[in-house]
Amino acid sequence: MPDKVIEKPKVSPATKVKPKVERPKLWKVILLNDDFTPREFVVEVLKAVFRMNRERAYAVMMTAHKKGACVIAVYTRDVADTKAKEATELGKENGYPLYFTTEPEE
Ligand code: TYC
Repeated sequence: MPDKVIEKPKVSPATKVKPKVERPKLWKVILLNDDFTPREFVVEVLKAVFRMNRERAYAVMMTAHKKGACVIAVYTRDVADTKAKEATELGKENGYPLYFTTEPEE
């Protein structure tokens, strides 16, 4: 009788865990038109807060002016909220009703 049977350790196959890497949902920052904020002020805010060049800022401002609103950019929720708040605050500090809002992307 064999004194010790050395068994091969049974290694059950590890359950395969498929790493589910989900992209964080992105949020749109939307610029709303109003009748009071000067166009040039809107352009300056877009340049400062959203790092746009003058051409892009002007085009975005004009789209909001003509259509009522314009999607500016998409960010993670935190960044979108912070930028929208910061930009809206700049208007407020200067006595303008300029307003930026955010909404999730589909
Ligand atoms: N409509 C404003 C005006 O005529 C300019 C403006 C454009 C204001 C876009 C807000 O999101 C805006 N002075």
